[in-house]
Amino acid sequence: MSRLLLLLLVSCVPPPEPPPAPAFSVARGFIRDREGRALILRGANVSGHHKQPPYLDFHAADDFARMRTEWGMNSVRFLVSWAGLEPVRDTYDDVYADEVVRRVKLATDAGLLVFVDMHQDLYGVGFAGGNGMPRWTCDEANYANYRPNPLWFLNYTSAPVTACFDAFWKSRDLQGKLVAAWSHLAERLAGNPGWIGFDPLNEPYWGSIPPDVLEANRLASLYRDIIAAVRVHRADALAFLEPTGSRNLGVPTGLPTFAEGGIVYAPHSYDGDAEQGLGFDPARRQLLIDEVAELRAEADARGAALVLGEYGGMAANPGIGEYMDAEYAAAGQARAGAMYWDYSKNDGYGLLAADGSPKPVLLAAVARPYPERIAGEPGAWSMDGATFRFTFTPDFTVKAPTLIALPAGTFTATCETCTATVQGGQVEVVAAAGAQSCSVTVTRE
Ligand code: IDC
Repeated sequence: MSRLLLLLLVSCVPPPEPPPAPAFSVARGFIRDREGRALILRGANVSGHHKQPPYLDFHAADDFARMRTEWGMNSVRFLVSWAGLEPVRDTYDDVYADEVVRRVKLATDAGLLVFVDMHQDLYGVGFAGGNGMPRWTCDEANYANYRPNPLWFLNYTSAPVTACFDAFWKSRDLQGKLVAAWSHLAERLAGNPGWIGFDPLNEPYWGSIPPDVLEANRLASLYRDIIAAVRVHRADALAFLEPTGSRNLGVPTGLPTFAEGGIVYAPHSYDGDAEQGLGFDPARRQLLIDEVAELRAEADARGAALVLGEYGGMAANPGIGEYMDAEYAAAGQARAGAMYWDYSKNDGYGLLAADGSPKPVLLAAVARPYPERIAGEPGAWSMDGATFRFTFTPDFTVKAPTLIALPAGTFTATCETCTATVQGGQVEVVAAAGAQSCSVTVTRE
């Protein structure tokens, strides 16, 4: 071939297409959508009943539609169980995996974004009241020696539970099995664009290792392995990383900064007294707000977004309305996403009573307006009686509008240095040319 012909041929080849922008990424403290808007996730955990066989709950398409249209939520933290996925070593239950994929699709078809949580409490199914890790992952003698305490989380300190975690953190082989299970699931979820990320392990327990040491070393390297394994299937899947459960006790995290990017710091927010069944003392409101402010600082220090992967309380306990209102305020001040624990039917935390009707006291606190997509830098938001307020600094390079999500109801909106239009279950906000800061007020009629 002559050199001239070769030159001609080469110059005819079109330049390679730039890769598409990731659907979601993390920048300047927030998840960002493709248009560059900050995305705030508000939703619920689906559900606590996924912990036990058959590892699924009652949810059907209309439940997800209700979350989106009646409650104004935009997301789900979907619980999966490693014990359900790999009941026998190296053997996946693909009937279960396929059903997870189908249900995640029901949620995303309803307009919700989903991240999947590999849940565990008290190590695994070998312990009465435990869930998550398959039975085969720990020595049977530990299960046989277990004597449970009625306050479930105190059982973390029991010797057999600690022994199983110690063995897990020592074994690269076992950790590799969890990584492989994640890869197996991610491969199946990857075709669904509404599946946005993964929470590698719920409230990891530190066993005999100091929590910050575990976080800085073994937990961080497990997270890195899971991030790499999942992103083979979906390069822009967001990693919702949890500190150890010691964060719930007020211990600062030792998690490092992850160079991989796309990191959402996803700790939980609970009041310690309320979790012990003592109800919520409204005098502890500021304490809760301050705690969540610390979580925001930890996220910022690591270049991560912030989503509270769990918050919630028992509807029948004293102060529940004040407690959930404090959680809303805390998330608003920290500009954090927040996922209610949980969307199930029961007499405890569930958003629904056993007969399937929503619990009014929980709904009143959970189904509220919030800024869902922000064309600029979100400021704080708050709810005072029927009035929601939100301020942001507009970024005029972002062309898509700011959206405030609304639950069902009648709302009016006003805006300073912007226009606000209530339509289709949301408020669309457009900043006036040259505005430095926009303040939106939305009132429930
Ligand atoms: C709780 C359930 C409760 C169950 C217990 C143990 O509400 O019915 O007995 O788990 O399986 C968490 C955990 C989450 C807890 C939740 C509420 O991640 O699994 O659910 N919580 O206690 N951490 C702090 C609180």
